[in-house]
Amino acid sequence: MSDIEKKQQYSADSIQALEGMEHVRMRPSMYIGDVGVRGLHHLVYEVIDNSIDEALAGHCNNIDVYINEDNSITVRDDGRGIPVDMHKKEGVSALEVVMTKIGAGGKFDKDSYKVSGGLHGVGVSCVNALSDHLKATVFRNGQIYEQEYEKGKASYPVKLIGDTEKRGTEVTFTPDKSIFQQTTEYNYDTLAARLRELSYLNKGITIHLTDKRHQDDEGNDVKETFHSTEGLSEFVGYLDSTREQLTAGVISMEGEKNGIPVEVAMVYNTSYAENLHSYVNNINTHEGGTHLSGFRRGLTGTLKKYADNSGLLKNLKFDIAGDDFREGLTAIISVKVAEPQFEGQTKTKLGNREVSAAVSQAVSEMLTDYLEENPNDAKTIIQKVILAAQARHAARKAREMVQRKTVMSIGGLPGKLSDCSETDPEQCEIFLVEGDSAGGTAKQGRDRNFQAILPLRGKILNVEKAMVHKVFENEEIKNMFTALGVTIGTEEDSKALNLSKLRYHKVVIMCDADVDGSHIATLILTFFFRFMREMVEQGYVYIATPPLYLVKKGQKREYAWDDDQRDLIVQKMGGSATIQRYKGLGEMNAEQLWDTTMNPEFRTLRQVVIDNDVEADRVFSMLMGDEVPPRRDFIERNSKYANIDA
Ligand code: 0RA
Repeated sequence: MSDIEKKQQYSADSIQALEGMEHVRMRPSMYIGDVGVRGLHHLVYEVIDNSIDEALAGHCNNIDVYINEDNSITVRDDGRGIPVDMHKKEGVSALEVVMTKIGAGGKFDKDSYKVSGGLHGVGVSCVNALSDHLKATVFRNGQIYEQEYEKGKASYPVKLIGDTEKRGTEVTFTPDKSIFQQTTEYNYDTLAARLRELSYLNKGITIHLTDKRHQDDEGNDVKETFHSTEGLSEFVGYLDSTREQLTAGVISMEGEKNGIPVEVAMVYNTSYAENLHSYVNNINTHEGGTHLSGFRRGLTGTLKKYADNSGLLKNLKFDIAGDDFREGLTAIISVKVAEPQFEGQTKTKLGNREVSAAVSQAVSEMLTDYLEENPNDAKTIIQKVILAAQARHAARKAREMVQRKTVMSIGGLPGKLSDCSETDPEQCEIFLVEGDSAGGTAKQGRDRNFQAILPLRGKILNVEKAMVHKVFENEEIKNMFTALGVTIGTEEDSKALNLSKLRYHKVVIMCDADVDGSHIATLILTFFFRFMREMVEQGYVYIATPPLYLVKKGQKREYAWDDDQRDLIVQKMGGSATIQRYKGLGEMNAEQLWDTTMNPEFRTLRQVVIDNDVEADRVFSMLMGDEVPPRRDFIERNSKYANIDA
C-alpha cells in the first residue's frame, strides 16, 4: 500500500480526518514538499490536476487559470461539476467532503481512471487547509452552488445562489501568508511553463492563463493559451526549437502496451547533449526509473541491430556504448500507470517493473518502422552515433587527466585559487569571478576565513555547443572541478558526479551587472546545468547581485540595485546627489565589494533552482544560441525573482 493510500484509509474516519486538516497546517511540507516558492506554486497544480482528471475522463475541454490582482488564484473548468448532494456517511455535501477531508479526492468516481496528480497527490483539501480563504462554485444541474472556507473550515453549508446553463467547477484560493512566509507572489512564467507542459502531455485540452496583475500596452491582461493537437511530437519540437535538427521529422508513437498507455517522441539534433524527459501520470520523473530504462534499452537495441545489419559499423576500431546512441537526442516519454510506485530521494523515480518492457517494445516497434521507411535519416543517425563513440574515447582520456589532478592533494589545487582557511565544507564559500582584475578585488575584499576566490578568464567555454572532450580539456573547467573537489565518472556511469569531496557548500557566481556579465554568468550556469546538475539540485549554486549604482551626497553613501531604488534614494537625500553607475565589479574597491556583494550580513544571493526540467533545458539552449535579444529579455524578466539569503 502506498503512503497516499494509507493516508486515505486513515482519513476515512471523519474525526481523524478533521485532525488531518490540522496536520496539514502543522506539517505542510509533508504534503506539498516545502512552503517556499515551489510549494506555493504546487497549490495551483494540485487544483488543476482535478480538472485535468475530469478532462482525461472525457468530461471537460477547457481550463481557465487566473492569477488575480491580490495573488489569489482562480481555476475554472467546464467539467461535470463536483457533486453537491448529501454525502450519507459524512452527513454534509459531497463538495464539502472533497474540500475539507484529506484524501477524499476522487472517491465518488471509482470507475474513472485517476491518472493525473500533483507530485504529492494530496488533493484540493490540502490546498484549502493552506489557504486563508477559498471559495468553491459549482455549476451543475442548471444551478449554481457555492461554499466558502477559512483555513480549511467551511464558513457555511453549501448554498444555492442562482441558475445557470453552464457546467463546471470554479475554485478561488488565497494562500495563507502565515504558512507561506517567504512569499505569496505567483510567478507567471513558472505557472505558464507547467500549463504548457500539461497541454502537451494531455493533447486536446485548452488551458488559458490570465495574469490580472499585469497589462499589455493596450490595457489587456497578460494572457496565454496552451493547446496541443499533436501532443508529445509538438512538445519535442517546442523543446528543440532553438537547436538544429539532424533529420527532418520527429519520430513518435502513441499506443498501449500490456495495458499501459505509452507515448514517445524523439528527435536528433546537431548538439552533443542528451535531453531525456520522462513523465508518469503527468508528473515529471526527474530521477527516471523503469520507463526510462525501457526507453534506453529499446533505443540501443534497435539502432544497434539496424547498424549491424546495414554494415555501417564495418571496420570500426572502437566499441559503441549506450551513451553514444543518445548524444544529440531529445526525447520525451510519457506513460500512464494505474498504481505507480515512486522511489528515489525526491520520489520521482518509477519503480514498476512491468513498465520497462512495455516502453522498450513500443520504442523498438516505432524505431524499426521509422528506420526502414527513412533510410537516409537512418544513415545520418548511425553516423552521428559513430562520431559520438569516437569523441567518447577522446573524452575519456581528457577526463582521466581531470581525475588525476583532483586526486593529487599537494599542489593539486589550481594556482589561481585563493583558498579559505576553514576546512568544513558547510562553512565554506567559493566565488567564481569573471576576470583577473575583479578577482583581485574580490580577493582583497573577502573574509579569507571562509571565502575562497577562483578567477575565471573572460568568456568560458559554451558547453552547449562543445563536444564533451573539449569540455574536459578546457582549462577553466578543469580548474572548477579541481577547486570544488568534484569528480565525474564511475565504472558504471560515465556521467555520475561525485560530490562526497565537495569543498564548498556555497558556490557563488559573481559577474558584472551588465549584459556581458549576465552572458558570462549564463555560460557558467549552463556548465553547472549540463555537467554538475546535482550541485544545482542540492542548492549549492548561487548568483551574487552587485549593485548598479552608488548614490553620494556629502558624506552620505547608498547603493541601489535598480532604477526605482536609485530614484528613491536620491529623493530621500533631498535631490542633487551624485550618481555613479557601476559598469563592472572592477569599478568597485575591495571594501565596497565586500559591503554590497560579499558580506553575508548585507548581500543578496540568488539561489539557483530548477522549477521545471523541460523549460530549464529549453531556456539554456535558447540562452546559449546566437541571438542576444531573447536572452537579455529573459534575464531581465527573471532577475526580479530573488531569493534572499541571510
Ligand atoms: C467526482 C465526481 C464527479 C465530478 C468530479 C469528481 C469532479 C471533480 C472536480 C474537481 C475539479 N473539477 C472537477 N470536476 C469534476 C461527477 C460525477 C457525475 O456527475 O456523475
